[in-house]
Amino acid sequence: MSMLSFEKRYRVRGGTLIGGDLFDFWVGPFYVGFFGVLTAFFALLGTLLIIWGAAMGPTWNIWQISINPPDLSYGLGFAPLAEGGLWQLITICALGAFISWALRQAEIARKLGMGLHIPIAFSVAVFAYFALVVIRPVLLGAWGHGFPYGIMSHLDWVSNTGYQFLHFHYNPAHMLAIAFFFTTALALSMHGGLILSVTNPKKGETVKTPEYEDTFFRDVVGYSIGSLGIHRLGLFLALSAAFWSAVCIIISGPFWTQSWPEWWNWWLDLPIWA
Ligand code: UQ2
Repeated sequence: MSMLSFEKRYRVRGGTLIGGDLFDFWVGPFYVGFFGVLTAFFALLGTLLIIWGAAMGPTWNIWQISINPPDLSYGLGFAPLAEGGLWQLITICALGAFISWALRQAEIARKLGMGLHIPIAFSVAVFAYFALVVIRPVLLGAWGHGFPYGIMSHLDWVSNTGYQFLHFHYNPAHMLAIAFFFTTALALSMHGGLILSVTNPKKGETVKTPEYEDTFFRDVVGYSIGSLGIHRLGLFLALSAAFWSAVCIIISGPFWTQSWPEWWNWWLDLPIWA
């Protein structure tokens, strides 16, 4: 109810990044916008291309369907549709849809007079995908270094790529990424648990104030990061996880070709042991 009167006040023209009033309207609950149309276009086209690729065979088994990148021999050139060209077009559609979606978030945030935190956060996830299918293949000189679009096939790719470096867990950037993923889960579980524990009281009891939240953590660990601070920490941890994931795969191949355990020889090679 209050939502409806609020929406009436904010649903006004303006704040668009491109095209002025063109597409500056809503359909039901959805803002359309130029980038909404663009996202729908790329998402639909990309999905149809995936279905086309699946129809070319050899299987309709959902687990086994795979749209593969071109052979390494095609380098950074275009490949025929049936030999990786579809993968190239689908990659363009995916990036087109992801980037349009980020700009759609930016337009809506601007209309609402909010910060751009959400589009920036989403862009870091898009960057991680971009690192896998564009940055690393370009640095290695062939689109064939991208990962295949299939449920099992992409898992095989991750496994094979990991074993190519003997033991991927010795990749220092991979270590950082995992540490940030785990800490993100720890922080979100603590935050979700804390908020539910104070705002979801039993019948007849009242919601607790933020002092209770602070006091709980001061009593337990001697420190409370605060109700704004926990969200800053959460955003930092989650963005760091995606960022170091991108770094860990970009350096694997383009900047380090030996096994990852061998990277740690820098420690044994320090002149201080001589
Ligand atoms: C907190 C706080 C919140 C929280 C949480 C904490 C009132 C509602 C979860 C506790 C977080 C701390 C002590 C930082 C932990 C550090 C890492 C690296 C996980 O204090 O303020 O707000 O939700």
